[in-house]
Amino acid sequence: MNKQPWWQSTVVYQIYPRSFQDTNNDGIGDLRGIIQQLDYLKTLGIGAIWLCPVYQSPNTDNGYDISDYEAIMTEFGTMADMDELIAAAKDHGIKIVMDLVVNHTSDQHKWFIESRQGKDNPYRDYYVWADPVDGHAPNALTSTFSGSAWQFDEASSQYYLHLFAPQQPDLNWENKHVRQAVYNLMNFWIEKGVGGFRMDVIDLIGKQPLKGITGNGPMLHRYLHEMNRATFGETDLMTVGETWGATPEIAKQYSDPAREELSMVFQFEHSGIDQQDGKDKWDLAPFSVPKLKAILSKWQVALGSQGWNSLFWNNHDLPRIVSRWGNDKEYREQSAKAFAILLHLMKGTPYIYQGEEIGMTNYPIQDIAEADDIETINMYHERLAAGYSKANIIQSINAKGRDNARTPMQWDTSKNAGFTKGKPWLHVNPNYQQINVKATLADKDSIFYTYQRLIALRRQNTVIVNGEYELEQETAANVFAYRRVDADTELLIVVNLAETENEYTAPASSKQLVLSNYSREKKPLIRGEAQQLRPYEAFVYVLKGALDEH
Ligand code: TEU
Ligand code: CA
Repeated sequence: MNKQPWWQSTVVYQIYPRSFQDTNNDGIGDLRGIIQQLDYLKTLGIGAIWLCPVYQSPNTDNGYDISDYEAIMTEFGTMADMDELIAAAKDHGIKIVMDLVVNHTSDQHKWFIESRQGKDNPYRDYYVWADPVDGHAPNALTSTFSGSAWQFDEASSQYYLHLFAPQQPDLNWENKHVRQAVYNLMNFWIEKGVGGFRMDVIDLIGKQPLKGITGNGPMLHRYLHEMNRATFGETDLMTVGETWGATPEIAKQYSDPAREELSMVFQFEHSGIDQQDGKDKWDLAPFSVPKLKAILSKWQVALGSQGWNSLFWNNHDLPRIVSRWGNDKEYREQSAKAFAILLHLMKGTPYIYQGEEIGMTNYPIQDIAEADDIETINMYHERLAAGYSKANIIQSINAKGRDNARTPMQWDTSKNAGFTKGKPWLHVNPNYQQINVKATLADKDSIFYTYQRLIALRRQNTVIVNGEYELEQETAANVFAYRRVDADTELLIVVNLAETENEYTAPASSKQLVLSNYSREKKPLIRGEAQQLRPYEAFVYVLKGALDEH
């Protein structure tokens, strides 16, 4: 068998640079801030950083609207800083995974500036242009950021497509010059020594908008195979596609090595648990542990031997897990650890979003004036016009809004949590007096050390990387228990995802306790003996074999 790819046994840390660490006190995080914190990340033990976009951008969508793929955003630093970051990270054993946003560009990108010059411009066909139908937009496609996905251009009397903001026109992937231009910019970064790409909304590039097809278009996998061959195919780069519309069958197409597409995809099926069926994320529904068990187990099994899973609770688009499905008040520590243990012992590549490792929480707002995110602000006005009450909309924003994850990283108890000495671009969560890196590093029982331990366990134990996943079926509804099994070793992971006690009966007698989020007696589990699980209690035992702990 070939040597196992490095990204199957490591953990990735996601950085939202704007909110990570400011070094020149303009209130905006920067590349030098990341360089400064590499020692911290090395202590955590991660092997790669997924860096949210750092390219030149007018920041309509905080870097997801790129105006130059081969230049660094002025606020973040220079190309020399970027080269230094790649090299310094390498010295720390950390690879830099770039965010590749190529479904769309900024409307300030030179390709679009040319394209909108007129129908005869050589760049016209780089984007998706269409004539009006009966004096209106070509069809009813809507933008993720509210309203029509078509923007009228007075000068040429045509519409262009934007599945996100009007300042984010969609590239036309049917044009082979577009595809080649993307492969060229990817090769530019590969030559700089990056460790991979996270591909923004990659499932949209095969779109056929005039037929109403956006996700999972007919040419999608052909384009990705072509990209693989033209760029990273013969390298050890890690590639992860963001695919909101992936089923396990589709995920296998992306990540089956034989097909030469991507390493893995982010799937979001579990992210829909707390929204109403058929509605969108703002239409809140209660969290359900049985649903979570069913969905994650389905993915664990389906991609068990063919393809590869990514494992995550958080990112810059999602609310904080401890606030979302845990308890960010009296059980903040326990529930943050419980979700960490639950996820990090599954099969796949785990991702940690900045601040998750110290149990950072959502930031509730009282008024829309406190919001920054374009998605949130547009939705607010759309729903207000549709008759929703302000209170109802703010409730949805506090539960699901993207700003929750984007508040500045909490480093210490100094002003602005040590993020900046200037005025932070987005409010700092006032709970930084309790929740910060300095405090977490000083407490040997902190959330941070649970993550550190989980990362180290994965690096050292192939059963965590490659073992089979088996859900424990006979448990209380709110208890999520599973085993990881290979020829030599068997692990039992038990997590009570509730703030009430639950009973759990071990299916087999165990050997040593590996990890827990409450102090437990060192004695093994006895088969058939009922355990009283405390709120959010989580523990891991060896059932067979032994773990390597060094
Ligand atoms: O997100 C894709 C996307 O569809 C999100 O807008 C998502 O629907 C929403 O946030 C769910 O809450 C990616 C990036 O991760 C996001 O930050 C960008 O805004 C978006 O693409 C456009 O590039
Ligand atoms: Ca700065």
